[in-house]
Amino acid sequence: MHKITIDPITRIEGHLKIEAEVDNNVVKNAKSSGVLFRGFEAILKDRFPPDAVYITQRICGVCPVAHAIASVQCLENAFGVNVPKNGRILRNFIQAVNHIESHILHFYHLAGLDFIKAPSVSPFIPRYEGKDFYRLDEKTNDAIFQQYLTALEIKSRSQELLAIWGGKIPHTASIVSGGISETVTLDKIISSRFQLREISEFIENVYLPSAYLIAGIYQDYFKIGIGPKNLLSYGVFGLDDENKNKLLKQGVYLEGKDLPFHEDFIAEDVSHSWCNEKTKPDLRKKNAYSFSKAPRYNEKVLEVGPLARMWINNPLLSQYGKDFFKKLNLKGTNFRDFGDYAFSVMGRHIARAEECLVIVKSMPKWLDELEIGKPSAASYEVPKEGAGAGLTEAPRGALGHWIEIKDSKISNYQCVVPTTWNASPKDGKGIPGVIEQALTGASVSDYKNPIELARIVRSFDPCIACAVHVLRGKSKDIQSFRVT
Ligand code: NFE
Ligand code: MG
Repeated sequence: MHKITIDPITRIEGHLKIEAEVDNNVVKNAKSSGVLFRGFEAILKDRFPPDAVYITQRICGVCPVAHAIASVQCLENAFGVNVPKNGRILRNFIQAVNHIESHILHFYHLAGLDFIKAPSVSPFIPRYEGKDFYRLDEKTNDAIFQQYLTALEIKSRSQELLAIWGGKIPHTASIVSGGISETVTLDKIISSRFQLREISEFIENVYLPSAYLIAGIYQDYFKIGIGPKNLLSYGVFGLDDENKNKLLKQGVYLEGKDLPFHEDFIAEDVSHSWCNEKTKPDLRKKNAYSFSKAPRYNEKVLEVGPLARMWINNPLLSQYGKDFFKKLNLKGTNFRDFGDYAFSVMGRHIARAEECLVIVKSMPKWLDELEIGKPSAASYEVPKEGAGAGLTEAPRGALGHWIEIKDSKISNYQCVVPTTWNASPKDGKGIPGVIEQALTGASVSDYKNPIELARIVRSFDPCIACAVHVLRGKSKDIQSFRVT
């Protein structure tokens, strides 16, 4: 048995350590460890509840809007306030921009370099090198690498678009309890359409065809990195003021069945986490190997993220998707037509690209529905006591915030975050987390250049800053922790 350690795994957010026990070039056992220490839930204690929206956005610079939305929804749930139509639409719009830009960043700047060979200069080297690692012919490779640079410009366009309604990004200023602090004006709608068109064209004409091109050349990755095939989505982008219909619906896919979601089925296991039942840190705990906890749903391991959302929603594929099936002499029009191949590295990449299209196609309609001159926020009062839940979908998957209020202050605040689901350690029954399962069974051709494992981990787009939440201990000092 040989042990491969990748620590930290680069081109993701935060510090993730992967350990794999390999026998005869096959992974027998894998461990995913979040080796970053945070304390957001402790920072929130005793604060003025509406401030949670701004504090929790600082959990992450990649998906701050999703945290703002989960937070504001849990506050409004506790306050008993309804958001007016303009507020609902503008929140969707801001969240959608952040969602799309995160996927583009992931495809081109994070995971893409596992498949595209960047120029052999810093910061692109050192990298894993080996025969057949980078399979694109030179011309295609150069063309897609050029898109790496265009994608940076699209990212900056997205930030500008988001700032029209969000004030700034990362960490938007306009999301407030009751709605949005921006008012709806014609000039903002016109500027939004202009910026949106450019992003939309990039997704449709550049990102999607490139995603399918890479999927075609690396087809073996439809069989690699298979997760538990159990999926969860909380749903996102409410389409009516009663919050009944969502662009991407809520659902659970468990052991081959589509099931309704039950919040009560969520529990966090800490058997292998460096914290105790009250989520206070405990670095001496036996058998612990991660700051991440292990969320489970009715004791089952669920994968969250774009793959879960696309499987649960089963949208019609883009023309590139339909053509992809035709080229392979297969029948396919919808996401589920990928069948078992969907639960893979390439399934995750395709899900992200297809999801961008579903979202960006809906956004112009949202702008049409805005009502100039109507309010975008309702007033609210902070109650003396209360509790609320806010569930949404961040780019990386199901995100939940929960609050308890006592004496008009936050008495308890908890976040259960997408990467906590996907990068979780084993639970008390010894059942591995999603990434651990996806790694197990994978082949590694060269123990010194384990690109196969990196591709599997990056297909989840992990974010460790989001994943690890640990409450304070008795001491006021932050414990020092060495990343080796
Ligand atoms: Ni820090 Fe996040 C997203 C959230 S991931 S990126 O998407 O919530 O766990
Ligand atoms: Mg496996």
